[in-house]
Amino acid sequence: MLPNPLIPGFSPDPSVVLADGAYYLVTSTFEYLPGIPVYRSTDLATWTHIGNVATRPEQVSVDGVPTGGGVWAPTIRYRQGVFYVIVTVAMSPRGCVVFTATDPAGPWSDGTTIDGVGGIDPDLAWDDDGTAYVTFSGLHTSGEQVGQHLGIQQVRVDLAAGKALEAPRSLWSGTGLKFPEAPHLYRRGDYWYLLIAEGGTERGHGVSVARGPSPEGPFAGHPANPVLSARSTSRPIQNTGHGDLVATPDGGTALVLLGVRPLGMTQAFSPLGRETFSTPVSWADGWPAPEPVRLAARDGVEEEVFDFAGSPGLAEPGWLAVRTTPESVASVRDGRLAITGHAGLDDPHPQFVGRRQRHLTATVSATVDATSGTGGLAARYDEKHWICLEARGTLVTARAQVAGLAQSWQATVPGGDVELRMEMTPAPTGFSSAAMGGDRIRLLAAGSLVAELDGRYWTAETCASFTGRVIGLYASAGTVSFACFRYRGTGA
Ligand code: 6LW
Repeated sequence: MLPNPLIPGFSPDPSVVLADGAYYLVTSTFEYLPGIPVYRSTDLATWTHIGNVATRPEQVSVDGVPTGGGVWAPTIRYRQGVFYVIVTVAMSPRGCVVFTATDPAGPWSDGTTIDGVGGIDPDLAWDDDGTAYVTFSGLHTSGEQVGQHLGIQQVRVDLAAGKALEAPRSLWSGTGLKFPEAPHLYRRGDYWYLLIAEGGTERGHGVSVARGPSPEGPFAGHPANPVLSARSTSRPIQNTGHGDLVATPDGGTALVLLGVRPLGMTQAFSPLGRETFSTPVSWADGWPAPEPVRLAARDGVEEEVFDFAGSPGLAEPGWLAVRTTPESVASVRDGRLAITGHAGLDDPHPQFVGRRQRHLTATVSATVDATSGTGGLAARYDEKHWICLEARGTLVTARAQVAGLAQSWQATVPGGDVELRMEMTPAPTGFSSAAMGGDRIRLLAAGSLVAELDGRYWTAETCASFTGRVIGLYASAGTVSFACFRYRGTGA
């Protein structure tokens, strides 16, 4: 059995391809840069983050996108020696963009916008004669119904010219659940299969499938759709949907898909946001039958230490910044990371660099010198939902912000380098703690507790967020320098 989560932490909308004996997987990044991480595996179990598709801001133009806009739901495919990633950059002038690379670690091309794709979640497929199809979730793009779904649509495209060769044709709308989206098209045996998500990306999420004789259909749905959903079950992995099929090394099929790990009782909260999971798929009467998604925690401790004096520092591909690149926010000076701040964490362009929280039990710490500025360690979902330990001289202020409501606690520390630390642990399960849910977050400065928080306010559900928890370093005024950043995660 493959480990689950497969790619932990903020990793929604996975798409996967098998090319020359290796697997490559991409996920959504919304307003963060670099955009679209690329993970590689040879066995589907162990993944390495080898690079990112959008390392140059112009590739995706997310500087002005609203929170939750930006890079939505990439699809990765491979054909004749070239890797393709097609994606919608929502609420950005880039629209539906195709990037190419011969090395999936990068560099990736500047990207070509495909005109005539009015929607989200584009898929790319080719038939035998090389005709390229973009299949997507159609949306009204103007008028009173703007944003409403039109079902799954398709256009034949000229990829090099960046244009649709026809008006969108409707293919299928699923079983009638809300938001038919995330289409992927595959050929297997005599059929073309159209896999979609429906029910919305929250607890109602599911996977449905149709099949037909050609990539253009006509498509007939599986009588027992949705073929996968965790809705109304007590399974530990919920919101399962938005999947992509791939052949396994042993000749079987796996579904790689999105899910969350809510903590709590009937009201439950997912600290890490939407993550990537997988599940085995069998074939019955020519239809895919995915198994329910099971938790399969990786054992042991995962530890990362960035001391910034050596490599890879910020060049490690997992660093993220908001609407800009990590290198434009932070730089290494005299073996320390320096960040100069001019806006707070509630600004859409904070001076923040961070990494995904990938374990429910995690300790993250930084050694910070705030002699010449204000800043420290922060965990954020977005501008309205964050917590931080903010140092300024010998004063440390723990701040918590939820939907613009703020609270703070203060402590004093010796001058010079101080250790700021956040400890996250899942809240205990069971009836006695039913009101709690989510996780607990302890904020410490120089080893002393400054505040203890109910982490449910920084979860996908409370923040109504497409992203996940990102933890890192920031400055809001002056220049703050960091000697090191440590991440330690335990179990899943
Ligand atoms: C994405 C859609 C979805 O475009 O959420 O879970 C949207 N599915 O397919 C944003 O990630």
